[in-house]
Amino acid sequence: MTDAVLVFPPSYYPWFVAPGLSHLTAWLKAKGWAVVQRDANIPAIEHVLRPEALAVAGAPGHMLTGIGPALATMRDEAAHHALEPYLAAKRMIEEASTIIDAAVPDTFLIFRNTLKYISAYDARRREAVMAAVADRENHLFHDYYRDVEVPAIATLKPRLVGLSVNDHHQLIPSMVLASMLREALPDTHITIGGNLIARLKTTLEADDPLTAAFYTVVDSFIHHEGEQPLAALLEELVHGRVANRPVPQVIRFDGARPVSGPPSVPVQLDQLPRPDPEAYRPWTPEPVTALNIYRGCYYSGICSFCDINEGYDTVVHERQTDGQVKVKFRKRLRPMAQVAEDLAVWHGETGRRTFSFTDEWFRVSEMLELGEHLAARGLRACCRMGLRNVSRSQ
Ligand code: B12
Ligand code: SF4
Repeated sequence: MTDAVLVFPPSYYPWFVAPGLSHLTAWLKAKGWAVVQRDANIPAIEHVLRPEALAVAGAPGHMLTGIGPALATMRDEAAHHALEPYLAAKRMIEEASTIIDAAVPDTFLIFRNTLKYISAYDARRREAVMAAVADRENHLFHDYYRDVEVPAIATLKPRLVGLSVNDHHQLIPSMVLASMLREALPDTHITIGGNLIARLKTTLEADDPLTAAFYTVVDSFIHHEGEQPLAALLEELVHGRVANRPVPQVIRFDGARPVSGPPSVPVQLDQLPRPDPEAYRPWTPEPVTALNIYRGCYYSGICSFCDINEGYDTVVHERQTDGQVKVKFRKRLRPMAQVAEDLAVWHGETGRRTFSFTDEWFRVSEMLELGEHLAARGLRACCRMGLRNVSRSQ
């Protein structure tokens, strides 16, 4: 039996890898859980663009034979460097997306470095989200889920399935997938986590029928960072509920209303294992490994332009004795020596040499420190972080 299957659902740009599930997979595996990480995003996008679907949508013959090679070209290093073959393939994919877009109720367009997926239902309204679930046969990714994703997950017989939702574009696709998994795997705990859930916390805790409907397809939502809550939830699923010890950051329906666990104590980043990047094959000429070495931006409390810090455990809201709420930010950064080790091990084990730091904050002093650690290991970092072996004397 698999303990957890962690799924990255559509839609997300196919050129990027989000590191959240890679962190969670490595964390759970280090604790001894059997975990399978699955990318359902890029395979779903490619399924939408398959020749059979294009034929139904009325695409011309040359596109039906050309779409497979065009998709393969997205990962072809020689075509990237020759430029023209890459551009021709990219143009065909863009045209194919306009044909699908015209034939389906959802919006599905690929252009420049963007994928635009917008459900025909409004992902910001609870009743619309549940209406999309009820109308799931018309959902853009329904056939991919029915034919590929749900059977593949069912074969693994998981104790828990976790879906990752970074922003609103992934919410309806995740709820539709959850509803299909609920039917295929009635005994499996289905949870949804990810950045958006931190922002929807109050709504998902609301004691009203619109929120209650969400819990007909999902067993729980996990807000903020998922490492400790997921491990604690798995413990509970195996060993039973510990009385009066609700699982941190997990919101569940207790039969009458949603009930929330307490906050987690933020995990220190030197305690995290190296993320597990293997599930993803983005549309890039060589594999890219995504990693995140801070949890939050150091300007929290100073800059109020964006709400990035609200998605991390780093920020706590403490009520003072005078009733005022004070926002406190605890700096968390993975030590650069450890980051250098992560890169060196990935490079040594898999030959990977392209790394994508998804942090919103990366100080020059820390970049220089990282470079020194890499140089000490005989590795040189280029501006796009492509690693090359060099002799130690260089
Ligand atoms: C890097 C980044 C990008 C890069 C992506 C590069 C890449 N390699 O992926 C780019 C520039 C492409 C990008 C684009 C966009 N982004 Co962006 N992005 C980020 C950023 C800065 C970092 C994401 C990250 O790596 N986090 C680090 C990992 C470790 O954290 P995490 O993914 O949240 O995962 C943790 C938890 O969420 C949780 N978790 C995650 N999944 C799961 C699953 C389960 C089951 C559980 C239990 C827990 C769990 O546990 C994880 C580990 O602790 C975030 C802000 C942020 N700090 O997260 C914004 C952010 C996610 N992006 C945002 C937005 C709006 C966008 C765009 C829509 C912008 C636009 N208008 O085009 C696009 C959409 C892209 C898409 N969906 O296709 C918003 C989303 C707001 C929201 N939640 O509704 C954010 C939060 C920034 C913000 N505050 O505005 N983005
Ligand atoms: S990420 Fe940028 S905009 Fe957001 S709080 Fe930090 S400095 Fe401000």
